[in-house]
Amino acid sequence: MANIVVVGTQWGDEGKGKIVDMLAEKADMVTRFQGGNNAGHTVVVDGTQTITHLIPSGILQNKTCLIGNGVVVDPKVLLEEVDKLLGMGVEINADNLLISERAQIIMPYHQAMDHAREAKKGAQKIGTTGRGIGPCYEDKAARKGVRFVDLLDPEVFDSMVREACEEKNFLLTEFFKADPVDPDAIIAEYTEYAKRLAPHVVDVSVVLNQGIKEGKQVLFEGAQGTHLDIDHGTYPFVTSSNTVAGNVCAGSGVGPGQLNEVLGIVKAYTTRVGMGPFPTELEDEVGNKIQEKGAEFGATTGRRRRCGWLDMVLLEATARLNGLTGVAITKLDVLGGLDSLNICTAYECEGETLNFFPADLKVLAKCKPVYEAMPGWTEDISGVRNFDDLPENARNYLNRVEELLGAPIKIISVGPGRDETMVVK
Ligand code: 2SA
Ligand code: GDP
Ligand code: MG
Repeated sequence: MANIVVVGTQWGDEGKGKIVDMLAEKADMVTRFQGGNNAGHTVVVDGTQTITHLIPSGILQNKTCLIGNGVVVDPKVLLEEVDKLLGMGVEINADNLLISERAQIIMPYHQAMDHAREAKKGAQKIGTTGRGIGPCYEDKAARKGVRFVDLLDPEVFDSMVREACEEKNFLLTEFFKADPVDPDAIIAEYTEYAKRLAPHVVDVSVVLNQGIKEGKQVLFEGAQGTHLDIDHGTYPFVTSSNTVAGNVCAGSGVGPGQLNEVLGIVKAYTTRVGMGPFPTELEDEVGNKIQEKGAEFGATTGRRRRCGWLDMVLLEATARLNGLTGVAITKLDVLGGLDSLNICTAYECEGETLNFFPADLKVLAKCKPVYEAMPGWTEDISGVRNFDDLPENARNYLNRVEELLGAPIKIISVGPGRDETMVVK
């Protein structure tokens, strides 16, 4: 029995959704513990693509799906997602979709603030998804956020919304010169959401811990990636939650002793969507080729993802920050057809070699990647299901990555489909 944490090791979109869906077959419960509908997790089963934003990727395996207290939930998006999945014939009910009573709710004024702040920053913007994630976490930290337990109490909800709107409307109209929000409309709209979601609202910590006691196996599904972590990422170009494995405990209500494995999802190259530093970024034909072959577009916003070589300086930090016990390498098929592949093993900064990812963005801006070149392969590997059947150069690439990472490669993914996968350890 193992409770497994799945985290993104780079800047998100490593293929967490696909791997969680695959691992969910053997799990009983799948839990989100941070982030919100900024996430876009893609699962492809029998050629049909499903993208989830809030509901854990285990839903397609008919597992109990939990949304932990650390998640920020837009109830409108959640209900749209529920309806879409119901329409596809996926079973969703008050037994298999559970939401923490302590989870924070994204309100229309959070989205308005997100847009207004980005617009005011202009060229200096973060490049957020515009889903209101940052402002919602701000209110949580300022102790004025609305939780599900508050939404379900009409009197409390009414007064919280009116108080919040007074403050936000002042900021929106006076400071940002943006449109105000209407508290009456918000209360009416959210009261309807409350009616539909009420049966799903529970104490997720109690459910998880009872399940674990009974021997149930839990998967914890991370969103975004380690280098978008609010503390450890490329601040301020980060999201507003802790994305590292340690946040599973605070974000879902289980103790560290309940966790057995931390699986990092590593894309065979690197991508980033939004602004911020990216030392191995390829702003050339090779970058375009990877972007096109990998179909690298945001699964939430549709934005084109920036692409670059695999960065082991970045991944050293990831292995350390998460205590990775293993990794899954995804999108290896996308690298096929390139003559030569580069792996960044260190940064060179004004004559000095850096082996650790710097916090200072000015230093980072001066960093040049030090590359180790490896020969590529031309074969289409999407049909390969055994490690030994991969082309020699693909095996060499993986072996070198494993050696540099210091964590075993347990899964290799060679296509978006659930079955386009090899379990190697
Ligand atoms: P936010 O909206 O406040 O969390 O944005 C802050 C930064 O975090 C990045 N971010 C992401 N990066 C990669 N993937 C994400 N999910 C979507 C996807 C992204 C999309 O699956 O492709 O569709 O654009 C995600 N969510 C947040 C964001 O780009 C900012 O850099
Ligand atoms: P997540 O946010 O980490 O769940 O990743 P996304 O779903 O945002 O982005 C990953 C994209 O890559 C999706 O379109 C997946 O269908 C796709 N994908 C996942 N694994 C593979 C793979 O091994 N090969 C290819 N070609 N595509 C993959
Ligand atoms: Mg994604």
